[in-house]
Amino acid sequence: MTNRNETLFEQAKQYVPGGVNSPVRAFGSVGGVPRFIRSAKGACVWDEDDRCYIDYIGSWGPAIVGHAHPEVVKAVAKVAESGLSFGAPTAGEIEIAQEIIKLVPSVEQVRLVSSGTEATMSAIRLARGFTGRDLIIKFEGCYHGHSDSLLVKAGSGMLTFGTPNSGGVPADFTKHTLVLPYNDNYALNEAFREYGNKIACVIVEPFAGNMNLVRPTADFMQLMRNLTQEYGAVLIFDEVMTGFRVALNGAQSIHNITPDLTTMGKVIGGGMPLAAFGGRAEIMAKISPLGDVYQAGTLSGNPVAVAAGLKTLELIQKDGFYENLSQRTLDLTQGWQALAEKHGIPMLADCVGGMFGIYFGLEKLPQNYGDMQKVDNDLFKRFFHAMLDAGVSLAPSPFEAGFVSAAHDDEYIQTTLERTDRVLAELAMSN
Ligand code: KE4
Repeated sequence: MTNRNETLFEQAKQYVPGGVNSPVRAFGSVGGVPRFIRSAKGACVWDEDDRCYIDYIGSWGPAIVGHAHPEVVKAVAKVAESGLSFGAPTAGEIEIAQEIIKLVPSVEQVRLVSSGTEATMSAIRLARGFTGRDLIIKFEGCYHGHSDSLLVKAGSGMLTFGTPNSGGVPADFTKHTLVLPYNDNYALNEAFREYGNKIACVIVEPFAGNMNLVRPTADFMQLMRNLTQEYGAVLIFDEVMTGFRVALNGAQSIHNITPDLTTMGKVIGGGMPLAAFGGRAEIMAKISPLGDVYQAGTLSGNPVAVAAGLKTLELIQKDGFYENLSQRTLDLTQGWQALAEKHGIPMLADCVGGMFGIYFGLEKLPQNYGDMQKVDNDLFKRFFHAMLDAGVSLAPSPFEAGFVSAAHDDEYIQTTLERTDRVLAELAMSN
């Protein structure tokens, strides 16, 4: 029986590569037909067959106050009536810059862009321009958007430079990128011992979310800060996903570490195309038109996106917002853990603030990309589709984190757990 999602997917593939405008949406890791979303409200989304799902993708993080929040929609509509984009400075850009600087104390100056990829690409160029050095360090399993020097897999040896992990990226573009294992203090020490004064920056997800949720150890993060300080390298926290998600003041407030630059996105646009990079004023002073590091964007600081971001940043500062969000996310993951034990399904769950991970077939929480390679992808796939059929929408990949919003109240969490109970019971019988 074809349904409208299937019809639309076949139609989309005629015009759009893979039928999607971002690869993960094509359900490549889980198979089946992606749901074409017609509308969303609060904790729920509706597909083109009018089926309702409790949504834990949340547009991959931006929908933290819930979908189509009336105050956000109203703010966007109001500003849109005065024009969509001017290509000139606006007062709103000052306001949101002030809010970001207030909420992220390590940020003294900030530049707005339109995507997380732009933010990280620009931050790396800025670090190279500020230090006059070429080498960058990233970590296996961390994703920082799709700019060339970051589409790289680890070199053959621990301290050999990366090779492209995407078509169309010349080897030359990744030869300055060193890819180290996440949470590996020895590798980090060795890299700085070997290349210290040539390293422009280290870029890290301060809680990894792109190999599923993987926590860094405290001494790994502190070592990174100490070594970058000692060798004059720029420490970039890529908080595109963790910013305003794991805590109001981001992962850096949990680790109590001050990075030199921070990249942000997702939540700060509230679902509209808005991202940013910012940090120490002396580094930001190198960005054009002040300095010689070029960076630009037609829609940077777009007034409509800024309106959505400003209202979202206002709503997340309301009393109790993060206490409630963190508690509900903990209730969900602890409930999942208990149900997995009840049904004898090898599933672990973890969470930080409003972000969670679920892992099939592991005996303990993952520490790095290598651990994540041991997950039971087939069991995840079966769980994913059974949950989708039960009306719960999870990220369509075992390597993605999930997201809770303020609209996921106790009732939604309980309903999710009741549906999960039935799904795991069926999985247990078929296992
Ligand atoms: P965008 O260019 O997609 O706005 O941001 C890139 C990016 C940068 N840094 C981090 C830590 C990120 O998580 C992302 C993007 N995250 C993915 C989710 N895994 C976006 C979803 C997608 O690619 O469609």
